[in-house]
Amino acid sequence: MQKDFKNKVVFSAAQPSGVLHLGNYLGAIKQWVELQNKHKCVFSIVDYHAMTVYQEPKKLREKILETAMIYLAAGINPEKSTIFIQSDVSEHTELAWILNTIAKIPELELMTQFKDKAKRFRSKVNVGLFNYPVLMAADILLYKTDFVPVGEDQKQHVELARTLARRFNNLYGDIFVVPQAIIRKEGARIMGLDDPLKKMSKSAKSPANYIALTDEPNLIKEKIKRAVTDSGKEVIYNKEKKPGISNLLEIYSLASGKTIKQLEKEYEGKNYGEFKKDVGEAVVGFLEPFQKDLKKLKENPDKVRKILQSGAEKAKLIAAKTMQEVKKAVGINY
Ligand code: AQP
Repeated sequence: MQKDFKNKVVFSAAQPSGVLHLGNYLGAIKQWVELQNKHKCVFSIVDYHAMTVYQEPKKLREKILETAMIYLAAGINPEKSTIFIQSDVSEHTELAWILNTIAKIPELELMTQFKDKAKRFRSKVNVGLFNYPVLMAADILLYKTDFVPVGEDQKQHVELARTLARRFNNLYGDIFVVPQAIIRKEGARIMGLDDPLKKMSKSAKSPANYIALTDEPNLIKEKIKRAVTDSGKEVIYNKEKKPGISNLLEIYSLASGKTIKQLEKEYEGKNYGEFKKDVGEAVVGFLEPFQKDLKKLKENPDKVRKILQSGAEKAKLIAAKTMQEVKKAVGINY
């Protein structure tokens, strides 16, 4: 069915597996805020996904609420978009079970994120971590999603959601929309400050890896000052030869609105120290209004809980309808 371009369904989410970082903001949330003006947007806090790596229960509870506050402070408007917690809508796990029956083990074994985390968490690797991409496919397909705005690391998972949608439709009839990932060119893969060859990650061992969206201004400046850079002196963009400086240039460009070319010119003949100081200031300035709003929201958690409750009700209406269609199609309703 052809839909009006302006009225597409957009779904995306973040895991409350730690404090959201600048990569999450620049790679994903920044786009969400823009998309909500044109499309029907559904944004979830995917707590079941976070559980694929052990979370201390008290902290998880706090992180779920904080993630919702981060969405709101970043500009997600609950009047325009649906914001809800994944576990409040039980259809996500119900559909995941059904999709598990059509997902293939070798397909999941190919997932880079699983392979990476399996290496990092070794003995703690659980079945949930392995089939997390199937739950993610359920998250997306339940809302008959057209577009999934994500960072580059999630591209492979969206591909799997596409495969499962097609496979399901072939087996049981046309129920799902085959979704499309939207990945921005800039900011799609912000790298770790302590290791610019790996992506910035919430679950990194050291907080020096990321700029948490809640980091104080002085800490942000300090982390950028200490960011791993490359040999040489020139501030130029070259991801292969200068991954550290290129990452900082990308962050600076997104935080300041200046192009990378403009910045390269501005820093001709200047040293890394001056450059890093200015990147720190640009990031602090960029996050300032967001951090102010976040502080206000933290003073009023009940308001946020209400938004989440009403979001869950709205999401449930769509999810339950899709689930009914799915059950009918596979032959398990009566
Ligand atoms: N480094 C990044 N650069 C750009 N975008 C990124 N995203 C994640 N890391 C970067 C995007 O942020 C959205 C939410 O991510 P997520 O909560 O689903 O977690 P993730 O992709 O597994 O990576 P994280 O945030 O670093 O968490 P951990 O360490 O727990 O895996 C997604 O759209 C993602 O692409």
